[in-house]
Amino acid sequence: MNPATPPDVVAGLIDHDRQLMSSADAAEGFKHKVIPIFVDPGTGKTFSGGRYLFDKWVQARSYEKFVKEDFYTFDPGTGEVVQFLQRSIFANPDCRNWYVAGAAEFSDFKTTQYHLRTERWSIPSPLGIILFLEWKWPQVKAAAMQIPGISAVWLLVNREDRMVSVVYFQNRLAPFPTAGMNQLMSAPSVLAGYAAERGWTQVYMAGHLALNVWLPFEPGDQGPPALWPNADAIPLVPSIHDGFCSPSREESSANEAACLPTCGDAVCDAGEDWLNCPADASPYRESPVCGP
Ligand SMILES: [Ca+2]
Repeated sequence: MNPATPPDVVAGLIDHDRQLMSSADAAEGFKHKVIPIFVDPGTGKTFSGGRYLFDKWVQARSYEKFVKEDFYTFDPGTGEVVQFLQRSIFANPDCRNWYVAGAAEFSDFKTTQYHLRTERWSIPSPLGIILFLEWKWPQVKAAAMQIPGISAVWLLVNREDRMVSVVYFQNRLAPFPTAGMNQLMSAPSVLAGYAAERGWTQVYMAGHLALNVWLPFEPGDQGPPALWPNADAIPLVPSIHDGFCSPSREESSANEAACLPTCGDAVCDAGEDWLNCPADASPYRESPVCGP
């Protein structure tokens, strides 16, 4: 994206994506999305992405196809409509579905998602891996609970790519950004013992701040707003006047020029489309035909 793009417009764009993506028919079973972010202090490069949780694996696979193939939206760099992953702001996107061998939340997901740690391991053979991980899940969960401030842990496997992954989520240990991240990042991996026994190789390990947390979509975007937990550390938050209409942020024609008076009533009215009112109008879900 043009570095001159104001941060609230970038954040507003993310909230526009949220309304189309989390409401899509292909997102059935959607529970959460967490967008991690890390800015390399050396190069200034931003590393980001999305960690999704769905009720069922088949739903995650359907959503993977949506993200990789079916979802088209505008490219803020060029103004063209492009396949989502082809946006010029994304470099080297990596997207895959994971089978959940275990997932646990130890505290309220809405208020305790500040830091993430993601590990991926390459495994020699996928044979029996799901049974093995489901068998070990109670020990994995117990080991994760030893990490100070741990708020959730997901144990994931992708047999096709012969990969196992753990995603840890952590609350702040004190009321300032990154408080507790050292403990999260220095804790021994919950999989280290199994990896040594079974010849797994760690291929990825990274820490991120949680930029944005999506919750399930409600018609007309009348549900709870997405969360920006580290807003005090990362000045990337939507605003009124960011040019996007987000009814869940209590935006309407009364305070945001981008909102039509009819946007947010869960009815696709005349003049509404996926650009100006994704809350009500979307080509990615069965919804009433908009008026002329
Ligand atoms: Ca409407």
